[in-house]
Amino acid sequence: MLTEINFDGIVGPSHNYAGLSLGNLASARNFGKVSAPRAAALQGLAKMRANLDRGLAQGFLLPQRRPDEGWLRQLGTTPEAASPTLRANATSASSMWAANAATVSPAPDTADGRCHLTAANLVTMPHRSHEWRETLAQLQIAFASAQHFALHAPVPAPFGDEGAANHMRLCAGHAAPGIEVFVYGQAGGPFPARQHREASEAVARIHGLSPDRTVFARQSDEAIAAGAFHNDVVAVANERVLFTHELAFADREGFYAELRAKLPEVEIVEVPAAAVSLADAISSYLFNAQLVTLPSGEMALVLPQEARETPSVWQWLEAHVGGNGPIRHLFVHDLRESMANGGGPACLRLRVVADPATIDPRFMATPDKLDLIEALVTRLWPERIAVEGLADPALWRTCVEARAELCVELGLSELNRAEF
Ligand code: SUG
Repeated sequence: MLTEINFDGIVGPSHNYAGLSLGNLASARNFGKVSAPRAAALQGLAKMRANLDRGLAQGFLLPQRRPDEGWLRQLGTTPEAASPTLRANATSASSMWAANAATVSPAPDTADGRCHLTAANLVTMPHRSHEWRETLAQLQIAFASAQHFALHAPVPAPFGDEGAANHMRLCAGHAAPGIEVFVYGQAGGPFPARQHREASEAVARIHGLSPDRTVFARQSDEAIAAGAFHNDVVAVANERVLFTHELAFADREGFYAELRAKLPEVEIVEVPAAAVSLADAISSYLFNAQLVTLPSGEMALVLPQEARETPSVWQWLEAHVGGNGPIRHLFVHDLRESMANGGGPACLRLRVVADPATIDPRFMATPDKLDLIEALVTRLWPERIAVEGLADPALWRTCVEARAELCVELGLSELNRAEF
């Protein structure tokens, strides 16, 4: 049976605050702070466990090997010899934000009836531009069944593609054909627009999507300038519901009209700027919640605790849940470590609609497996990392070995190669 499965990125042992993401206000604000990789990974695992307990299907992607020596070698250097900037770019744990791993078009939407996944090139940010090789390697193992899945290498540079963070799917139910919405940005503001229209169009073609059921919408310049470096910071969709900030899209009316024409049952829940400013929406990550359908059929938002701590946001949410809106439940999680680098609940997961039986079970979460990962993280992940500490070879060894042991424990030692 086709189900929505959330694949969360396990936070890697090198999680740190090197301030690498221009336009991501949290990453810039927390530059130089001491990170807590162990706590970060445990926070992510607690969210996975809670979603599993809620009756949702849960998978995971493994942290990538960091520092990425293969990438440094391509640049003619090594972790020892690299400049502090290059070394930081080689050591980020940014693959935890699995929403940027790939764009996923479920089987009911595609011409050949298979679920298509295109790894994102993430070319705009150096520290993320080398994720795709291992991402693709993991996806090739997890979704190896060619009968059910088609995997694609990234769209070539210079067309920036940030994966599912700039892609939404609206449908009557997950197993029904959907409308796929690709949200791109236009360069010109103070911050880079990471998703290029050319890349979105390429992915839609590669996945064999029907133009009648595809929408290309431009993200508003205002949202990018306010720090919404990905559209999933200002809008999220689930089944027939689009939950969005009023200022998310450049041509809001035109976009809504096209959606209504293509999916008459769409329900647009718009939060007005007068109730929640863009600044509050972005700092609280209201829209970076996971909007999910519970087994009861009711929808819930899985929120970061910053949403509860932002008065305008919490007021709006309580009024919505108290009224007749489609979102019926609010679940709040402590994800402070990921949030401090600009990654909320929805950044941490990649949604795949598929039959879990067709996926390599090594990537599927169970309570026992989460226990095992939790114990290993508690034992091996560094408690703290200061940015200056990234120069320490002992730290690289700890990070590489800790991840390697996780791969072995999960039966995925084939991921233990030095280069991808
Ligand atoms: O790409 N942060 C990530 C956060 C990604 C959030 N994902 C989604 N919105 N889907 C980014 O900006 C910070 C890394 C650093 O500064 O070291 C970082 O890469």
